[in-house]
Amino acid sequence: MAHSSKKPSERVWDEASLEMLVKAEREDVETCHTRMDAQHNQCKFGTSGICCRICHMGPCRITPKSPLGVCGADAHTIVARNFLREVTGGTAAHSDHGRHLVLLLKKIAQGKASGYEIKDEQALRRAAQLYNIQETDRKAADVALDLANILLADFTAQEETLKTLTLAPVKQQKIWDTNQVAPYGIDRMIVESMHRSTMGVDHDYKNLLMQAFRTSLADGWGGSRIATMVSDIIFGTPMPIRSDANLGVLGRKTVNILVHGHEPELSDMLSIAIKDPQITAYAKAAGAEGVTLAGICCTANEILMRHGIPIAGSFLQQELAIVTGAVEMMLIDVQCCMPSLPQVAQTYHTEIVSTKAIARTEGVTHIEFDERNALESAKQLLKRAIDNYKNRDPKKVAIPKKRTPLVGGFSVEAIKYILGGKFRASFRPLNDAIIQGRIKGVVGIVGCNNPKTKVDAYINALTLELVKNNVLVLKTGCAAIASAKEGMLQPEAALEHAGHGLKEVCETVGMPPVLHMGSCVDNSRILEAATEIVLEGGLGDDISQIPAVGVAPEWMSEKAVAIGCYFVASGIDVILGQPFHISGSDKVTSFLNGEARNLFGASFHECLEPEQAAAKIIEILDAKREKLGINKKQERKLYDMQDRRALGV
Ligand code: XCC
Ligand code: SF4
Repeated sequence: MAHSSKKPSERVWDEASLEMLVKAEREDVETCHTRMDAQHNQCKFGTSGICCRICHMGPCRITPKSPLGVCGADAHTIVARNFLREVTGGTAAHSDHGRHLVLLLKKIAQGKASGYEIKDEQALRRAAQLYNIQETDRKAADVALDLANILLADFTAQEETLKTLTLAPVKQQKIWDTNQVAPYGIDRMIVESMHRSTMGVDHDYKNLLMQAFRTSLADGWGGSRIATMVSDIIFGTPMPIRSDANLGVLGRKTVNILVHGHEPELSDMLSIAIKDPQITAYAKAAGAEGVTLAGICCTANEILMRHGIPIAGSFLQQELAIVTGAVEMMLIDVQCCMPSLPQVAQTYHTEIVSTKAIARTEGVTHIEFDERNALESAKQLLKRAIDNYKNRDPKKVAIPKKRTPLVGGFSVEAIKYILGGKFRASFRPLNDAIIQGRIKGVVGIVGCNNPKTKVDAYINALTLELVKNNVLVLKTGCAAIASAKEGMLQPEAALEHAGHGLKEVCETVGMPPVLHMGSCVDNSRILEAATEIVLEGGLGDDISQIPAVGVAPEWMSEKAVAIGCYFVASGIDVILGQPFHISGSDKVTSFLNGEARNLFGASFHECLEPEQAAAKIIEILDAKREKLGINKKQERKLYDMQDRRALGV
């Protein structure tokens, strides 16, 4: 059943994926695309959100003839409950990832995680200051222990709101207080959401949706923000770095190891271990020229940002990477790793290895990664992959040529630095460029790919259109990988594609028009950037006033639902290229797409085509600029103190 109705060129955008999809069909390997065909006519009750299987009087489905479930729940209750559960699932995923990192930080502080260290002490001290932890004249380990304990309390707090919320602009915090959505401890929010959405508890769709926003804030300004902060402390704050993306990064004569998933602990250690001359020697003894390490999905983003390790592909290239026939080992941890991987690997020699006790797949080798002995564990895995090199079948190998250069690594610190230089690092030049109209606004394009639509097509079309219109684009997750493959993460892309004003800014500082800010948890960097813009002054005093929009063009994960919600609750309008499963309730739909705006100053917008999305985004940015009184292209001028005061800076 590997052959399907659609042509491969209708399914994927980039050449490398196309080549591999054709090869997969030829070799009769099933992929998500063929399985999508087999799932044709997906359940309409599911897609409109009106299927409830929360209790065993059901499952119940809402139809004109049966407008109520057995318990009496109507479409609005059912849709809102399902939606809340999606947000909760996404929040749990990001936050559990964050928790593991905090626990690792704690172990490092206690000297119990050999191989790991606090790589970025400055980041640690910056974080300590944010939480009012005494850090001067204290050892890094002691500060780290205090910080880890405070962050752990953000997970367990019962009746106190998250400490991490205080990193948001003051007015933003007031908005959350007024709307009673400031979350308590992350774990409590998740438990409460599951409780409220079980049979016979919370039935008021609005009350449920407000809890969805509240829970999502525990993700964006909680679990995700914490995950990013702690990753930077342990593994280093990203700075601009060059690399390449797409399947062409795989080596023809090297042992290829792919890391896939989300957690950086193992992949970061592998990035260090491959440099060991012993490993190279071992690979040479096996007849290879060396070892190539590359990433898939967000693990790719993590090690790209910090080590310049190349990206092999995004979410929907995980199967295609194996189809190259040139991958000795794929290491998987948590999130977005398809259970199909061992089936795809059957046709080739690739060994799939899972490394986390909480994430196992039948047919996959499980080797638990030992944090206490991290470097040694990483080396053992590398050697095991090298041992598999001899099983590579040259007749089955076809590595696409395509690989595209990129610059990644744009943490908020990095952006400040490139804008203002070492001594005057700040967002001022960006705010000024926005105020003067050289940059129309800032748009975050995030999220996954989805085989329902042609992979990367929407993301790339929209990105190009925005860049042409002088919009600075911030990217994370698989949307960033799409741009990487498309060549949009190079400074040269500004010269070629950017509108006049954006081009001028990019040329001056030598940055690409599209900034890769990291993995999905690093969407918190977008919140951080928005906060910096507010604090820098001249563009309003809460996030909803700045000309900024978020877009999830080809999303598929529950995590994207949570991200969308915390963006909206933080005042950033969100454009969805794939609809939520809510159309079965007009009330839920109008709340999320309309009334939310009265509460947070932002809402969701469904735009199924990139052209429609671009138009909507420009409209939103112009409206925000109009309100700020900056909607005229101004002459470029240097601001003096008086100007700044006039702007309320
Ligand atoms: Fe997963 Fe983060 Fe989505 Fe990519 S973008 S498919 S969630 S890897 Ni976050
Ligand atoms: Fe049906 Fe109500 Fe049970 Fe849901 S909770 S399955 S609507 S009876």
